[in-house]
Amino acid sequence: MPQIDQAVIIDGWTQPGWSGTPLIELRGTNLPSNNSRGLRLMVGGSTVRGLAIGGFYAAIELRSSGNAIQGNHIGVDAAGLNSVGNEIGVQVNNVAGNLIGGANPGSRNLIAGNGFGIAIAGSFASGTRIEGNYIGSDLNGTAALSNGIGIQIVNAFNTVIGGSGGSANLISGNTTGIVMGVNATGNQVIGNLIGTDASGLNALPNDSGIVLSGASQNSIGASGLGNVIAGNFSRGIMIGEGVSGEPAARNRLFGNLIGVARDGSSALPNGIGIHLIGATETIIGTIGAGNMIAYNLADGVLISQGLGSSDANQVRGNRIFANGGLGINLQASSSPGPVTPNDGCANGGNPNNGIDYPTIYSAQLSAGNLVVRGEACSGGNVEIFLADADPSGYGQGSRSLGTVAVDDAVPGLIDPAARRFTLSIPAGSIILGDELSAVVTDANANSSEFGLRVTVTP
Ligand SMILES: [Ca+2]
Ligand SMILES: [Ca+2]
Repeated sequence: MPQIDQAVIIDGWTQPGWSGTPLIELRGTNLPSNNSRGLRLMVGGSTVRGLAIGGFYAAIELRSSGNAIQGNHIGVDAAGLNSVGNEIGVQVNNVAGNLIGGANPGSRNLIAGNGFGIAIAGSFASGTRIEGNYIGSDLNGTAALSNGIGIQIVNAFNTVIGGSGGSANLISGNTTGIVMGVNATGNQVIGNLIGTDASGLNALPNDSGIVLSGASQNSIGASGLGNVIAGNFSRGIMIGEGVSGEPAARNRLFGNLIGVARDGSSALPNGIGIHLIGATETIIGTIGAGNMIAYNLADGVLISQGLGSSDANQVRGNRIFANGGLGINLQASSSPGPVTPNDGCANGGNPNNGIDYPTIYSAQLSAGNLVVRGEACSGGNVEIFLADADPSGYGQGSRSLGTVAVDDAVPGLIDPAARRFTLSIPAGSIILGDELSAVVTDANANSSEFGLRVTVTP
């Protein structure tokens, strides 16, 4: 196809007989595969609607700004059920401000069967919006038509994937749903279904949902605009340094359902909920704006050492329960089992600086008041949870009850280097026999594993 050098509207919706699925197919199957483009938009402000485009190196290459790509089947035939893959479905080539999809259901692109569904790269590639698409599934959103990678962002900025209502994408059935690589910064993933079918209630797995590799300062979810990241075979979310040690720092996760279906209660496990490997300063929830991380087959949150450190990763304000491994697992090199024994509050070379979990001495309910006493690392802030039974005998935390600063004046009973804390709160719905657990986060934002469960007594 010739490249397009003026603003145009290519509108398959105007084809006689059109009733919602494309009638016009562009096929590049017989072209040399190394550089063929279905459509290359050199001048901004164009709209491409209602086409089925398959068999090219890139179905659509955007080399200009302000274009809208809507209602197409990209890598899929007109019927929306069989793949006619491209190497890249939509290539955003170093340009800003393009829209792929839209909040209106008619604007949905079906992007499936490609090597890369959407590939965004280049230091001028910013502000791409990806809304309302099915990426990796068939027309019905119930069966996989896998892309290798659903959406890849490398060296590009301020992409918004998803949004509220109809702007949510379905990103399921791919090898990896979303990959952010080196220098991908300021990108947001909000309100999407990742690893489920279109109902959000059944698994339509990616191998992994979201992988950040050497990418910093990106957001996955927001308060009230979380993603459903569930049903994925391997990791729901993996965040790690790049292959040459490029940092993965200051990424933020809020408001997501991880291992939980769209209804907010049904189990839809990932293998591991969240895996950090050589990531730093990650914020996995904060008090009042957490994630629900539950029912995953292995650990809810696993933090491993990478090539460099894996420190200052905060896990606070979340609901973490019914995971098959630990709720939070710091994967220490020397630890014989999943629970890392307390061995001092700072152990460099271990994830989150080897911070020890808190020890609760007692949890007493009296006259409608709950008093929790214990010890934890000096300078820390302890979050007390209603515990969820855990095969380890330690806890997970199904509901946050409150937080308390560690008192730096009084040495611990068990570890003299620790300091004591006392939380006193209205008991609310807590009753005798309930079990509590705790996590401490130090002044550098290193969060611990959950401590041993303790039963509430009179
Ligand atoms: Ca551990
Ligand atoms: Ca330690």
